[in-house]
Amino acid sequence: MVSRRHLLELAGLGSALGGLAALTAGRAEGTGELADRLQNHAGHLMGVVGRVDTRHFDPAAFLRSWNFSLLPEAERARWYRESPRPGGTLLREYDLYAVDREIEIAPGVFFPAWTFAGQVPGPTLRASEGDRVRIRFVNQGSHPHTMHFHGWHPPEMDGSLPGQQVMPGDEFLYEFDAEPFGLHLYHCHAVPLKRHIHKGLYGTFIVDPRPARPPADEMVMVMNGFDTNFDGDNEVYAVNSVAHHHMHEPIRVRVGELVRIYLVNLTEFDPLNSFHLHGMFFEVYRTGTRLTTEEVTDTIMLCQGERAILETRFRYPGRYMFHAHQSEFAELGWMGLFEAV
Ligand SMILES: [Cu+2]
Repeated sequence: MVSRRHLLELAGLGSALGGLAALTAGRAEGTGELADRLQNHAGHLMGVVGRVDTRHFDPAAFLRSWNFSLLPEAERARWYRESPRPGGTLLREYDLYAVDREIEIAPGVFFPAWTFAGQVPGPTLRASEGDRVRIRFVNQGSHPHTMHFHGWHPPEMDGSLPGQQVMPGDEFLYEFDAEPFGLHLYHCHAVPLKRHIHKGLYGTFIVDPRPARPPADEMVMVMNGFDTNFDGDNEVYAVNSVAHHHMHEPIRVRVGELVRIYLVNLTEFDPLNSFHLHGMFFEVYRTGTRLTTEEVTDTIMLCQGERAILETRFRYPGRYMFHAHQSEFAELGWMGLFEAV
């Protein structure tokens, strides 16, 4: 049996560690103790060698975009439209499709994903409390899929009950009012469920309160994992799919500015995932369904499907590490940096 650690080293993740270990073993032949010490020291060099091609999916851009805001206006209108309704709310219309697509999750490591709109996580959808959400979902994939939203909605919009699977080539119109305000998610609910979610059919659904939360530098972090050899264990972990991406490209934030992180756990197979931020503390709004909180911490643990809004302000300029406090997840890709300026 190949362990997931071994597989990852073969794949090049952790190769900074593996490469140096091989080098030191060669140089220090016959001096086992020295080699051991060097190898242990090399453990500080976590990360990956090489870069993932971000032309199709850029985690840095995904971080701060919702309702297809990345796209030029004309192209955006193809996937997202909003129109006013009586009473001051909006009708928000989306076109989403499921499609099979291979994605790169670490340099040279490709995963045969099932995706919403060709990306993992799927596009972040965002509405305000009381808006009407209408989604035309077209299944262009090779398996039956659905869209199952967390939030209030009638059973016929649940996308999980018998007869609600959308067959390849078919489509379905999901429609409901956006409530309650909070940080929610959507995912495929076809069976086997863990496989359909794990393959990449999930995304974030934010419902803003009215009036909205105070202005902030906002970002969406979806904690996810990838079982690259389909043994029921994840080999690669990340926020927003690309292992160690923000180790190379730190997330830029401003000292003193309110930072709001929409943190969602869509990791399969491992019951828990977590977020830990160095040198700081943050306020936690679990599920985002309240505007006040008394929870202040530097580490938050979320079960599968759980999510929380985190708020903080960086006090000092410089680099701050953030990662899963399951150390193995961190080493397998779930680690990044903020750069406060
Ligand atoms: Cu599915």
